[in-house]
Amino acid sequence: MLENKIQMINLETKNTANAGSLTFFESKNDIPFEIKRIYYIYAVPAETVRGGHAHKKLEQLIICLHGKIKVILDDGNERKDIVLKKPNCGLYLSPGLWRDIVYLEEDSLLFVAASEYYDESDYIRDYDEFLAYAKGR
Ligand code: T46
Repeated sequence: MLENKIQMINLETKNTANAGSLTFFESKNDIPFEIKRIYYIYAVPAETVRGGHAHKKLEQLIICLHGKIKVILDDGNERKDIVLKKPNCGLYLSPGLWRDIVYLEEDSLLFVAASEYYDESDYIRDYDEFLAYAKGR
């Protein structure tokens, strides 16, 4: 089930009266993997769709630090849409999920912690190839 391949993680947050909030997470303690890479995506025009791929091995925690982002997930059997808009809420994605990401608002900022270094051979960027991969798992 797709539900078993994702997890919404409420990240620990310290609120200071009249001085804002601080959110943090630690490898293995708060998220289920060791972080090897951080990247972020910004300056995307509203309604732009990015993604359009799956990963074979990569685990990720994705956080919308600003704005609003819709993540459309597909495990080859089911689809699920998740809207991210809170900087203290992380979406954990296990491998084998096709994702399309819609940047709903101007200036949305997507922050990602990833379990592996960048490796293009980990990507499946063809949907039919993904369906065949998902069936064979
Ligand atoms: C994902 C979603 C949420 C690098 O050289 N190093 C990197 O660490 C990354 C992430 C990308 N790249 C290169 C690969 C492409 O030539 O940057 C270019 C744009 O990447 P891409 O088209 O894959 O970007 P998105 O926004 O479609 O997807 C990205 C991540 O690649 C992907 O893992 O889950 O964000």
